[in-house]
Amino acid sequence: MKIFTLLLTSIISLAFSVESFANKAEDENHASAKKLYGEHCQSCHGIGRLGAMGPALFPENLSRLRKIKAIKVIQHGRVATQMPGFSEKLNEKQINSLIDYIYTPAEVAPQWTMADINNSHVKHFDQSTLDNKPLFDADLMNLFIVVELGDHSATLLNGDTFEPITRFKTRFALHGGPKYSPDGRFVYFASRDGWISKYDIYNMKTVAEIRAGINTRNLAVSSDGKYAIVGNYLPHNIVILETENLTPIKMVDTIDSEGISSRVSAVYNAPPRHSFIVALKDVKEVWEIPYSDEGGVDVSNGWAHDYREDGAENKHKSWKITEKFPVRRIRTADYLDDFFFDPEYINLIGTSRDSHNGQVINLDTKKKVATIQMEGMPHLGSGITWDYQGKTVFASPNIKDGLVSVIDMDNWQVIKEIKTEGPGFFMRSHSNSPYAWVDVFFGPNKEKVHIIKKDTLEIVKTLTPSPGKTAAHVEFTKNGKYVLLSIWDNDGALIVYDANTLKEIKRLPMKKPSGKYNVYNKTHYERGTSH
Ligand code: DHE
Repeated sequence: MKIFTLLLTSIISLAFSVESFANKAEDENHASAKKLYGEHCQSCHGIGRLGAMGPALFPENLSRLRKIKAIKVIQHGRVATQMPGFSEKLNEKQINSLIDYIYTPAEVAPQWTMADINNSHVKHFDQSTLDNKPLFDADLMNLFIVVELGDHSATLLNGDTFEPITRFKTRFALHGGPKYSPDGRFVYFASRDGWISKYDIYNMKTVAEIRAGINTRNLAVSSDGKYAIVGNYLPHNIVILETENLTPIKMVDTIDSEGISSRVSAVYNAPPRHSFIVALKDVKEVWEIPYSDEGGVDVSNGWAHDYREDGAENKHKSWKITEKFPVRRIRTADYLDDFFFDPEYINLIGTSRDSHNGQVINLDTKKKVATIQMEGMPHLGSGITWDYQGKTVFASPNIKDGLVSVIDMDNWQVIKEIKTEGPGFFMRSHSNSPYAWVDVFFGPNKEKVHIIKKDTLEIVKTLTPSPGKTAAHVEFTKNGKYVLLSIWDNDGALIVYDANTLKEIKRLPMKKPSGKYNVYNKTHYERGTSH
């Protein structure tokens, strides 16, 4: 018995020492991975993996990325993002330890509660004390906001004279288009680290700011100008703010009908529907959230009469207000990462990063109505529409292959794939312009921009405005007569072209100008631009 007890004690103590050895090795690996993270990843992905320029890195946010694929991303970078490859800097063991690290849950789960949001609220000015008239003289509908990523600033530009009116600091790493109030007086910015800022263009002042999330995708503003919605990667939720002071009024965790939590891909305003659309990244669901004060949706009725029972014109008649900002769930056949809406906001066209084919989903019937065969990775978010041979076509650049897909919106068939000199990110036109512009954002030809004739679907000119530097993202003036293009470099520029002769007429030095946003085109949902 004594011998047995002795043997048992030895086995137990051996097991403990093996375990403690393993634990110690694990701790050491974790510590060295943490150090590697600090050296190579933190500047983009944020302290504590909370996300900054790059997304937050926790298992909850990586559920769609298998470890084997994540290894490839660290080795070779990620298409269509700023993520570079590290295969020359890090060996296999180091990459594996980083993978283990980012797939380990946070020691303390990151939270950003309504109380945190409220505590972050900064009201710089009481709006009632600010003048209702602009402090400068310009066509208020032909102003541009140009975001300069190089030093986290924005320029307010006169769209007639192309003279800067003012330049101001923004939050770190803005992403997505800033959104205007319907009258164009205010502009709302979202930064990747969750800050929402309200800027008064007339008074050239930031009025209020609030941190609505830890890692944010983008924001949208309702057509009545009263509400803004913010979509977050971390936490998994959306936050609705009233736009007067940016006071938060509702937070909804993005959990699907089966209880699975998801990051938000993006949020959009759908003007004819008086609702926000919420695209979810990790579950096969899209949400619609009506915001109209005149009517809500009778959710208790199980959406029985939904939107269009009474026809499009008087669809509001049957609405009752039973809940503010109710969530209407639309199941999708696949994950959706990138989106485009038809001009009436009846159909949503979506693609997933992995499947490439587009799904067309009717938002009224909640049914998939078509599949679009598309090669590579179309960047639908940058798609535009125009009239071509008596029909409406939709065109999208492609962030993996050098092509622009042109799709007939009546039958959802691809009618042409226009070959370009490399994958593109942004595409633009204007109703008054015969041309559509598309950049070559990636690869050796990133300095080039193609100009496509809308009535022949042929590239008629290719510009190289600044050899060696990325040329990207154009926006037209209100009347479509001029085009503004970014030289996406710290020593960059904003170039103004005559939209008909395609000749350069002005070049303003800027620090990595990214997007530029014309007040009229954005507030009037001009079909040649993004919304
Ligand atoms: Fe964007 C808009 C998603 C990477 C610059 N980008 C958008 C929108 C979405 C989106 C959903 C539309 C929201 C809106 O405007 O409200 N972007 C994504 C990605 O998923 C992706 C590929 C990976 C990521 O890092 O999030 C991505 N985007 C980038 C970049 O690397 C870019 C080039 C540089 C940057 O700012 O980080 C970039 N995205 C932009 C810009 C817009 C944008 C300038 C607004 C375009 C517009 O004209 O409306």
